[in-house]
Amino acid sequence: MTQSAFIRAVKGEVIRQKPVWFMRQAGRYLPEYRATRAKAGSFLNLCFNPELAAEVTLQPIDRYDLDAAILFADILLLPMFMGQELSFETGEGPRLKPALIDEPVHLSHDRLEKGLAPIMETIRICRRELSEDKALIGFAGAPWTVATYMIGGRGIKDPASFRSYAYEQPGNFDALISELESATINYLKNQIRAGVNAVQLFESWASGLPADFLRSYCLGPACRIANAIKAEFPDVPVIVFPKGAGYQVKEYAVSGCFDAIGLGTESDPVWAVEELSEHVALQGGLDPLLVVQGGEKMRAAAEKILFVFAEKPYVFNLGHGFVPHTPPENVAELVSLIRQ
Ligand code: 1CP
Repeated sequence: MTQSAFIRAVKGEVIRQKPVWFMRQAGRYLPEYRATRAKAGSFLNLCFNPELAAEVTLQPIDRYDLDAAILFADILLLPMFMGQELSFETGEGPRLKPALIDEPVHLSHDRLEKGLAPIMETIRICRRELSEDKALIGFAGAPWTVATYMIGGRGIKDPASFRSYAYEQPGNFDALISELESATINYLKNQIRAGVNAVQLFESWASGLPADFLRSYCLGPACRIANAIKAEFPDVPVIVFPKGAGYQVKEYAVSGCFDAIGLGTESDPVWAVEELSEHVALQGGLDPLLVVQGGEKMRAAAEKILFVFAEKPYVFNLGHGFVPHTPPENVAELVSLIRQ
């Protein structure tokens, strides 16, 4: 397979016209997504229906001709098969029951492979339908981020506060992180066997943690996951997105564990170029709320990013996902600016 511009950039090549994809590109802001989701009946039905999940994976590629598709699934499908019950209440986000703060749960890997088999089928369909110049990105949540949902049973404003669980129940917490680490390695390897061309680890809740905690429970597991993947699939790039890790993003960069790092909205692109670019390829950074705004403000911020990263290996993306009320026409304008 010829390597796509996206794969070449995450592997460190400087490409003049920057490749582009977007976090949450396949989600709620697209009318065609809402139509397919209605057909599926619910978000989880959609995740486990390979034909329909492949359809929504490919929708943003059809609409915007992006360089990469991201598998339509969710980071919380893993705990769903490790011993908790997952549901999505409309308008309220995910629920995992029982929450580990309320009740200890026996975590097991036995059901993972069978439970996640439909996701592998989605990957096979997508890879069959995508042209060779388009990459398919697989993903998983990084252990700490997934653990915050498992501990609390839901998303909250300050997930970093769940470190108190680690302080109060160190044995349970260490076991949880290490179970998630090995389950994530298996899950991502299976995604690669099914056909994804790169994988991204989402550490969406890296902010607000003490430096040593972040080293032990975010960077450490992410690094071991990346190394385990590299040992079997040395050519498949691993991207990590440690959102909100602040200056510690540099520790991710110099660790040598990752091919590329996703920059959060809070990252200064000039700092990132100076401190990180000699170590890894970079991706992302544009404030997703500027795409809601559109117009001159969005264009100026995007142009600044393109200017700053012009001579570096860089993939255009956001600093977090699109929000639901993003106007699709602003996305189209952004893509055409990047393509100019
Ligand atoms: O249709 C709907 O109402 C469901 C909305 C939705 C979608 C479209 C959820 C619920 N998950 C997804 C898909 C999804 N989630 C993808 C694939 C599609 C794409 O990105 O285009 C990916 C990569 C994720 C990853 C994910 N899920 C993360 C990490 C990235 C990030 O956005 O921070 C997290 C934290 C989740 C958990 C999750 N899934 C859904 C919700 C509402 C949440 C909670 C988010 C929160 O706590 O704020």
